[in-house]
Amino acid sequence: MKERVFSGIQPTGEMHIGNYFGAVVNYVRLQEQHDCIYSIVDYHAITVEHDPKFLPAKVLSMAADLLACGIDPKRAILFVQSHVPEHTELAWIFNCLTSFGDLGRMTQFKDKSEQQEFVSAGLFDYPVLQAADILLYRASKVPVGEDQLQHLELARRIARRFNGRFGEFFPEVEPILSEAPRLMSPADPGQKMSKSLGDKHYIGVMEPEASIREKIKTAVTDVGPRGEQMSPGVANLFLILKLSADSKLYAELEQAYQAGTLRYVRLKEAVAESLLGMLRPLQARRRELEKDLGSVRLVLEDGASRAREIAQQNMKEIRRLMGVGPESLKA
Ligand code: AQP
Repeated sequence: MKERVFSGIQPTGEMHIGNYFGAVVNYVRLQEQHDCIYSIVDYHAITVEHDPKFLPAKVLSMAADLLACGIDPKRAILFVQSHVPEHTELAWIFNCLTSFGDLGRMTQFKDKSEQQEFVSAGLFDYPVLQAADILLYRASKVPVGEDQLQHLELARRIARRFNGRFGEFFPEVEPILSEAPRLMSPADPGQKMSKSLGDKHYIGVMEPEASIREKIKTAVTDVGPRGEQMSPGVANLFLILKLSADSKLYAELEQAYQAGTLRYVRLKEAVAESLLGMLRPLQARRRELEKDLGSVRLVLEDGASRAREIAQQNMKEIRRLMGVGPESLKA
């Protein structure tokens, strides 16, 4: 039997190259050989303030981005989290198997709650819903960026606790990291590339060329004199080059760097050219999908019905093991 893969992405705006190189490249690669389920996790997105007027368009846009990046609905299930209500049902059960102390140690909650005026219980509970997303499908492989490792460790603890108390049902969850598990912000390479830090801290996969060039041109390189070790900003540019350029160009520039003859203008030009060369076909596919959002809606509808089938079947067994639900009262 093929191993099952699950991952979720939030519809919180445009996809950036951190999301792409950190997780989405693996979504695409894994669908070749695994049974893959990918979700646009709108219930996660509402843990912070959101505007309901714009959320449906953001969901549709993220779905189109994923399809443009290479998700193939014939091979993988692509659906919207809130279209499968079993996610929140299992999250409640898992809430009862998660300690308050464990949740309080989650670093993402600490970081994100500092950015919010109103800190919702949903934000605190975010990793429990994430564990439910994955385990509802009994998935064992989860392609994610490094920032999600702590959450996956919690998902493993929840699964073990459930299995220990109610019977072996859930598999061990394992993260799958890419070559770029933590891409950094071009404007502040000490921080992870991220949307919530602001526009200059990320490069969008579908962003216009001129603005991508500008962000790379103004990316922070060395602060102060060059030290023994490559600075985080230069290392980040080299990483983007490695991911998007041919290996000859990468080796040539790396050698020049080691020899101390590399001008950062040259490095930045090479990064911009290679990255844009790689993104152009994705952007072209995305423009085509924009003209036919009806077909994107159909992909999501079909995905939800396939996901629901698996979710309903697993939920039935989970309720039975827990002693809840109408079936538990049948003689
Ligand atoms: N900088 C990154 N490097 C590598 N992987 C990353 N991911 C996110 N940022 C990086 C991975 O992308 C997947 C989808 O993430 P998400 O939907 O949780 O998006 P996000 O974390 O909300 O994206 P942002 O822009 O980073 O959001 P904020 O601003 O809220 O922090 C995940 O697998 C994630 O690990």
